[in-house]
Amino acid sequence: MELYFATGNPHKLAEANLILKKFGVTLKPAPSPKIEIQSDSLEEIAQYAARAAYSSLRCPLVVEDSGLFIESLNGFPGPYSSYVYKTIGCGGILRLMEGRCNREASFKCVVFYAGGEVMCSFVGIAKGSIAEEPRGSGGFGFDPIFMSEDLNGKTFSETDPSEKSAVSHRGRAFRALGEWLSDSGREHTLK
Ligand code: ITT
Repeated sequence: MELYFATGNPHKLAEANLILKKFGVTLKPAPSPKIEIQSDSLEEIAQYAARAAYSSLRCPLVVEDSGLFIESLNGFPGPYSSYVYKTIGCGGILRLMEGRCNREASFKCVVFYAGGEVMCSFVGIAKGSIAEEPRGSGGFGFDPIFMSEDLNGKTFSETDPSEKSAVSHRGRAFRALGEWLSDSGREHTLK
């Protein structure tokens, strides 16, 4: 089964395909770009983008919006993670964290499926904390500074893709989509 994925981020596409392979689902890049509104809510951003993509493509697709939420920064960068990564990066976040004892953080991912009459969202959260310095060479974005509580102090960048997906926000959300597609959603997808 194939579905479009409206994203400009090839890392997301690779991670999602690794997860969905077990469910017999392949995501292919959507020919139209993800339209991103500004909002404090990942759900709103994902839903708007999915509806917009569906109205231009007219076939089943998914969109994903995700972000890093740092407790002592009141949830910053959250929905603005992409912009913050491009502007100040991991180094900028580490500077903002200097002198803070509470380093707890979480990644959240909202996957929105649009299949015409059927619209559905799936959420995944990964809890952890911000490392004192970047570690590892894998992954993308904030992976070098995020230590998942399920990985005994390793950052996401110090794991391989399947180890990351087993505990990541994206892994949890796309597995929920895969399970749903395996049951009720199948008839709404391409082939
Ligand atoms: P699309 O909107 O085109 O899908 P994007 O990268 O701009 O791609 P988002 O708007 O959802 O995606 O931004 C999420 C940002 O949060 C992303 O650019 C990374 O900087 C960060 N992020 C999300 N998931 C991550 C992960 O698994 N590992 C590291 N950083 C992540």
